[in-house]
Amino acid sequence: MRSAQTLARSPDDLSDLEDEFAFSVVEGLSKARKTLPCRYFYDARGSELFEEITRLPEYYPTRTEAGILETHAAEIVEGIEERGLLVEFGSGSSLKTEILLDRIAARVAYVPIDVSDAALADAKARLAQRYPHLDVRPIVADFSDPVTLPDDLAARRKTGFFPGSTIGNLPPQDARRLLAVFGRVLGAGSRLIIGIDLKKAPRTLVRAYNDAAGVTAAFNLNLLERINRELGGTFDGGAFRHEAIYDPREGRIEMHLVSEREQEVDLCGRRFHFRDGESIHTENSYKYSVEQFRELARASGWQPQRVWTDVANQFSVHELVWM
Ligand code: AVJ
Repeated sequence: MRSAQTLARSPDDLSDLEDEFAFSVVEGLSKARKTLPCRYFYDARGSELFEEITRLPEYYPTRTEAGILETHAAEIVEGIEERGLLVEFGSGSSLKTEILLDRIAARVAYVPIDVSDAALADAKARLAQRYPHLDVRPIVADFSDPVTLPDDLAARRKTGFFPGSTIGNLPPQDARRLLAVFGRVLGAGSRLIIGIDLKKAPRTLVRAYNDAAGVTAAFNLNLLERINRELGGTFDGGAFRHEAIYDPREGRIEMHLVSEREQEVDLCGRRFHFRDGESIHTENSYKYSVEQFRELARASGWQPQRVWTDVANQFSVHELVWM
């Protein structure tokens, strides 16, 4: 006899899961190769841990990109004219944006786009202190949503800003589609300033995602704790270990959570089985050469213009134009 629980629902019937997080988790853990979407790393605890990651000695991207923006700020903002519009996709705390706004706050309006209402409110309050005359118009949305810009600002010359190598989380095909969405949101004649991490020695990459202090491990494992907290999951965090590997063929860092024994985990009225050594693939972080990224931009309809890198060639900031 089959148990009542099995009879109640077939394993791939997700119709009871109205919550987006619950749906994604059940869907990802039901696959032959288990996955969880990396966008769910960023609950309150996860965001704190990510902030901590950005300050780690091994995690070079954040400080390297900030250095590039500082060093070349005058050139980067050259294309932003009087009464321009700066649109940031996934703006979060808007901290890096200040490097640009310090030079252009008097001549632009700023549209930060982020899923977090709270982050936008915090950023707006801080920016109002620092730039009392800056017109800030937050939009609550996912950065991949084809948003409509405020009517009274729509005629302005626009510069998009997408720092942080966030686009590296997407496989190239999806990255191309996202760039095309940005093009359509911003419109003809617009520019995009976008940061992307560069290919480099695998051991440097692996260290950046497997730091000695274990902060990235805690960041990765927090996803299981979040599932326990929010979905009533029964994950034993101590029975999974963090793993970061570089796949040179795909040109990407992969993060995994590897089951250290055979075990069962219950959540949302389902039971998931883990073999000893079975992994949950939690994140991809694609790395590009400067030329590969320019080619990706071209394929999505953007025209690559100037590129800025640091002296060690670790990270790149690209200027693209949408025709
Ligand atoms: C925020 C997506 C750019 O891929 O480097 C950092 C996220 N994951 N350490 C990255 C991350 C593990 C980060 N991004």
